[in-house]
Amino acid sequence: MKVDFGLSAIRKTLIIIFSRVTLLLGCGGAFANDLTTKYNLREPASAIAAELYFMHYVLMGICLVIFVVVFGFMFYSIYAHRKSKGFKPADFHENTTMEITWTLIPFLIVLGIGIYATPVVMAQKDTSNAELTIKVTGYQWKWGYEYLKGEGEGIKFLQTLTTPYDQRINNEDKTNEYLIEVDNPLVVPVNKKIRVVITANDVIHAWSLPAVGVKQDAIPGFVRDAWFKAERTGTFIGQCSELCGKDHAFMPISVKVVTSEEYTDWVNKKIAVTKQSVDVAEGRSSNEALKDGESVVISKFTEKQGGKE
Ligand SMILES: [Cu+2]
Repeated sequence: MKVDFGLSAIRKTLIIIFSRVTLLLGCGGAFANDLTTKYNLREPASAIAAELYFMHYVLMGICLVIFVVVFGFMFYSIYAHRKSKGFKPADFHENTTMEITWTLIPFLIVLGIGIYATPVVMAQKDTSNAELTIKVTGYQWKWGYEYLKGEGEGIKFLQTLTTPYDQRINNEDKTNEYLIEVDNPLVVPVNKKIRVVITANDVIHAWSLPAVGVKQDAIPGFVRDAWFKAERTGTFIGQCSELCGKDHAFMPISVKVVTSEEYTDWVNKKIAVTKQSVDVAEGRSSNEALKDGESVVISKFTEKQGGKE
């Protein structure tokens, strides 16, 4: 089934209205990340996330209609047929028409929701033709990233929380970045299809990035994949979403979406830094190191890392 993710004008307007209203309700100050509201889903940053966002409102609407109809019917029955009015209850048993009706209506509702939601779920799973592939590994309690394919191939690093322990135990004031600040955000280019292959090293974790509509369990010994294509730049925040031990709450996910040029710069810097550390390990001076081409470094770096593990 082919899904068209060009949102209609009405959908787009509705999404903007929904997100702006909740932004006004929840926004307390200037944020450097996408956590702008406490009361709603994150403002979508990809077509899939926008679809999910819209779907959330459609499904909430269906729930609301069911709620009003069922409770309205119930309260009306209780009120109109009360004992003080002398109402005599009907005395019937095994009414086939009624049983078929109350089975069929929920069945049709669920079927309709299924037909409506399936194309999006399938589109979420279509990881083909990615421009960049990044391996994500969950550890107790940090994230590991390795750029497998595409620009930046060979780069790898760990991402750990940097919030000081004193903030957690209230010895220091908490900042806006409390528990969502990390040492090395994952950096990806905007408007490029990024495939993430997800696994874990110890227990089950889950890599989740709500703003782009990704949530996938990271299972030791298995590789799962997901994809996203961020449509605007910024820092997007997720959390490990599978209870993984005592510091489960302290392994946030931070993804920095940048322009293509900024991404190229970042890759070059990252490679230069890596090269320096490889050279230091090999006992060469940093001046000598800087003269060499960058391509050599990646393979050396990969060799080194491979040798260590
Ligand atoms: Cu975890």
